[in-house]
Amino acid sequence: MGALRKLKSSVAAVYDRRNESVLSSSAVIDRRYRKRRSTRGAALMLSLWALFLLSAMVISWALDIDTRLTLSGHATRSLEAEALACSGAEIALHPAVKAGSVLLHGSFGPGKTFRTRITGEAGRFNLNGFATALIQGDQQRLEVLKKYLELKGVELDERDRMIDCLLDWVDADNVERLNGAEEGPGYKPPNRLLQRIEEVKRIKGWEEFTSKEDWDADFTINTQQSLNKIDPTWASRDVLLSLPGMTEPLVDQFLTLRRGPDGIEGTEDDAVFHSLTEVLTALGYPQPVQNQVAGLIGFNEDPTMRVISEGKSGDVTRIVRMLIRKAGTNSIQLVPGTWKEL
Ligand SMILES: [Ca+2]
Ligand SMILES: [Ca+2]
Repeated sequence: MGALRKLKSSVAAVYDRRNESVLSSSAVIDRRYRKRRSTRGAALMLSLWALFLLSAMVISWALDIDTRLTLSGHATRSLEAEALACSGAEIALHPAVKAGSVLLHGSFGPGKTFRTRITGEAGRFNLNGFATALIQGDQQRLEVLKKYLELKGVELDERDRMIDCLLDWVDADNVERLNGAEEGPGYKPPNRLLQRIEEVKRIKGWEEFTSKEDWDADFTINTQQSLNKIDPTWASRDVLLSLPGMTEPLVDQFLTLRRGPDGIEGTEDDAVFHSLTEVLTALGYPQPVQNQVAGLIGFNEDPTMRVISEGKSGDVTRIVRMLIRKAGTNSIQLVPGTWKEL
């Protein structure tokens, strides 16, 4: 029995070894198979990654070309728009061309146009002239300027602050006005008249007002300061509303007359006025009041004109702005330092 048990156990051991050997060889095959699968998987992943990278590069290249084409197209349109704006400005510089002339609008093919406007600079407040008058106690001009700032939405306290700071900026002394500001830390009024309209941005109290677009549309320093009058034939609606005794119906009635039958400002059918009396009457001032406003309102006295020329190419717009002055019947002079490309 003992020998039989031994034989059985030795046979079992042989089976076990065989099984082990079979198992181990199948494990090897399995490992190899897995390894091959993993190698194939890695190769597939690598191919996919390469494809992805290549696609990304092609897309990026295509986008780059598209951007360059867009930029190049924009640059061309920008240059064309600038050239068109300059063409309009050059036409405005001809002595025979008057405000509202049909020559001030034109086109060079589809989508390429220029539109130029000539307006009298005297329709604006000459800030140097107004400041000088206010320093001398001119109540009429003080009320007009305050009314204008009110129409522009400036609060009462802020209006007083803006005006006093403007006067302190310009006046010769270093004595602060009630709401003004003279020299202090980081602030030094030059105590002289404004040399550039942009200087107003540095005056205390004017920061918010001058941060708005076109804040200087109704201001100038380039009309003759000695005249210091507002010409209603060129003034904006807000400037007209600031004049003594003006109401919205009176101003709108005047504007309708000024624009002519087509209702558009700056065209050939605009009303032509011949005298200050005619202008004051059109504004609705009764005869006795006309003398009271004659020192503030002028007509056709200052020859300075503002030219705004807009050139368009496609969706790109460029603007050229300058001031010109009639130097005689047949010549026009560009006011130095006023040519601006916006
Ligand atoms: Ca001062
Ligand atoms: Ca002062």
